[in-house]
Amino acid sequence: MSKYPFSEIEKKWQKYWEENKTFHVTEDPSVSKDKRRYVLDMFPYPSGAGLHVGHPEGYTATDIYCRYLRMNGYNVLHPMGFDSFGLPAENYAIKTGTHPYETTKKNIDNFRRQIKSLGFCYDWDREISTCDEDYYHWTQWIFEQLYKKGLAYEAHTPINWCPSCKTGLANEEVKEGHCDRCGAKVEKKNIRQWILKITAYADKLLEGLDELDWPESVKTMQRNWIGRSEGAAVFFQLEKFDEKLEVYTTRCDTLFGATYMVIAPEHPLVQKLTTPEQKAAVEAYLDQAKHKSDLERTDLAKDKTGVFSGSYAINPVNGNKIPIWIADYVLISYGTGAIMAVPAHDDRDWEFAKKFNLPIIEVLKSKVDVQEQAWTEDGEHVNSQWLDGLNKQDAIAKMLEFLEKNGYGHKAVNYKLRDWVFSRQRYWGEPIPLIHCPDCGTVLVPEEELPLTLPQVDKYEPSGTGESPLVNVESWVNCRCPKCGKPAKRETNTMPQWAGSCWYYLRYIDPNNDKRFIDPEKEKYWMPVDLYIGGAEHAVLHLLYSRFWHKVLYDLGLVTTKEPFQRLVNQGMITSFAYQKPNKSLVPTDMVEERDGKYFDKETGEELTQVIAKMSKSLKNVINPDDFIRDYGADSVRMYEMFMGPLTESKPWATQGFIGVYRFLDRVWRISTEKKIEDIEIPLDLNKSLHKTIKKVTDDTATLNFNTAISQMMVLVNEINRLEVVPKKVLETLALLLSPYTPHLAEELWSMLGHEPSIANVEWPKYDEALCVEDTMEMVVQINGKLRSRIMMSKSATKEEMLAAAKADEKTKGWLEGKQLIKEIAIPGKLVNFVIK
Ligand code: ANZ
Ligand code: ZN
Repeated sequence: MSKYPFSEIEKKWQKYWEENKTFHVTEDPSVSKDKRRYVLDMFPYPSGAGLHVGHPEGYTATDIYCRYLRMNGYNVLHPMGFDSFGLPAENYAIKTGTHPYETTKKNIDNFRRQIKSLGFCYDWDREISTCDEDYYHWTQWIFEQLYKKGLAYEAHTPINWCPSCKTGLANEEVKEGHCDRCGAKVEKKNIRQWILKITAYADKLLEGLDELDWPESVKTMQRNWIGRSEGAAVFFQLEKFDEKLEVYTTRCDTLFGATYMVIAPEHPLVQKLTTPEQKAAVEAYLDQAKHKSDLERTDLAKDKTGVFSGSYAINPVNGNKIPIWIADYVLISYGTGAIMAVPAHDDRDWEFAKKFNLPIIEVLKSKVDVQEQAWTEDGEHVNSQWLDGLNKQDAIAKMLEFLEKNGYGHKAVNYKLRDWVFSRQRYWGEPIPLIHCPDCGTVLVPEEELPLTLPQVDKYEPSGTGESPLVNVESWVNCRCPKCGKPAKRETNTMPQWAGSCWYYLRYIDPNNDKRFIDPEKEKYWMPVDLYIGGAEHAVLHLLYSRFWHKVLYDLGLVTTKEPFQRLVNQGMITSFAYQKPNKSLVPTDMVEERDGKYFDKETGEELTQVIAKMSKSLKNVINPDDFIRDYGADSVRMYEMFMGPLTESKPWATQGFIGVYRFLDRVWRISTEKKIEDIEIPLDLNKSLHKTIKKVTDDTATLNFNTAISQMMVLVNEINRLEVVPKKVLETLALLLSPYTPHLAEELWSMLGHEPSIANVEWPKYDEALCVEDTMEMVVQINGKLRSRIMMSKSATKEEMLAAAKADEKTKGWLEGKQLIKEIAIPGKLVNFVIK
């Protein structure tokens, strides 16, 4: 008995594919557009920890799909690369003094080795790395196009600042008030920033979603993030100044119920509106408001705080004088940073009015007493003069007409989306290609001088004062103005990690072009990406930013599709098991003992419950794919990860299940090496199973239902395993069906069966529909002509088989017991009838 020599086989075929450039792809003009596919993986950040089990999940899925497409005659672009700028390498540099490029290079080499050891069909000639000069040359070039289009601007606004990473952050990088990377509490800081005007694309980013074949959940997240809201701008005349206060409201129809106004503590009118009597109170309040995050400020559950400014405004619909308050539940970053408060019909306004004793006027007929709680549902308008009796829609229309006619306001649209804070005060990123000239202002680095490379520095530490370590490299910072030639200074901020991933899918198409970022003909050949697979954590960040850049490139005529990624699939998370004590605390896996399917704490002997948990170092339940590749082979890892369950669902790694898959491949190996294989005709039953399997694997592979395709192959292999002699054709077909899933084993079988490599270039097997028709029927059992039972049977069952099955049936047995059987009739494909006395 020969053991399944996965290690040998896998090395051999990986070497073959590499040497023969089996997966090299070109823009073959004879392949029509509908026979081309671009299948993309989210490229990894090459961390020091190496590949985790989540990587092979998505990568195997796209690999299977690509191999399947190739065998079906498609020209398939399937590239891989590395997202290699970013904080971990830089933080490591600060600790150890190692240049981030060195660390990154080492990590990339390790990642590449690991990825290659899984036998994926990437075209490695197209590998890219975002920290390479040849790559970021064009990231800088695209930034320059954005700048020239007026989509990049410098600002001194308060931005999210991570005190631990010592850098500004985009809104998208702040999760519930904390830094998405390090978890530190995010502060507001006023520093000079470069900002990208993503808001100019808010509508296009929204509209584009409708055409995409993406998970609804991701589309919804993007829609909510963009947060388009339709309402009105309303101008309130200030009582003591010849100036108006503008608010944004979605409910201008409730204007008769506006009993006070609120401006954010950062609002530009705060000083002007604060009366001398209120000055001390306002100052104290402003000081206190500074320290809260947006989340804390707007949390409904939090106690409302605020202070009266001392000033009043005039409600344009009734001339009432209403007080202007300063309160932090109004954010400066939304709308105009000022609101009209309608406490009867808004929860926050109601809380605030109650706390500060402000009037509450009902303007929508309410089913509650608005002095006791806000009524936030619809209702007929009341106390609203000429709006009384109208519903919401009609009242809004009528109010808008009134506001516009009198110059009190107009229709307005607002977005939650904020412009993208694009600069980082860090070292390890693309330098922003700008020069500050005392005479000419901000000037772009001329295109022919790109790439503007990162200089060497002595210290990688961010200054913490809001500047990057690049400020200390005088020879780099000091330059000449490209316009006037006078001494000038370079911009020292760098780009965020998202920059490189905004367009990498384009560079794969033409990775070595040193004249342009992409050749337009090649772009037309491949774009858009037909299938993009990756984790759901990028739902807003990467997927929103790259759509934005892509739309700008489209408007500049540099790409031909409006959207970059036509179809998106999120792989589910691979979790692990953890062991829980009765008190719910978790025990590290190495402290757990298994006995008869039960789990015990090695130390205390307590019985533990197995639960599903995220993999974590502290629980010692992290699965390292390298170990399993070494001990069982890459094909087993690939197939197990696809067999665990539906691709998009979260599922726990179970080593028992993994070994089951390994045994299955071992069985295939034994069948091929130990059984007699002959060029004989395939018996009908086996042929039916074979064709059913081809059909199922074809359909399921095309629709990414890999787990069920694998189950079907297992059924077929069990059938083959029962044979003495295996028809060669059956084994050949099995090898073809297996080849996208376990390509190494399949190549080996294929050559053992006497064929030239590579199986990857062989046509996908076809099935005969007639052989796939379901073979079962519902056989009727009659006793003296009366229906007594039904049994599922093969349609091709013989008379004898039918009668035997009927006699074995419990119900029928009951009828026959103690009777004399006079006659048995069987009509194949239909029924049996027993005549009894
Ligand atoms: C009066 C009103 C009456 C409002 C009512 C709501 C209900 P969306 O839908 O999210 O766009 N608002 C406006 N600017 C704000 C800011 N900077 N900070 C906090 N709240 C602000 O929400 C728009 C509504 O949120 C606006 O409509 C305004 O309150 C409030 F029965 O105006 B409304
Ligand atoms: Zn100049």
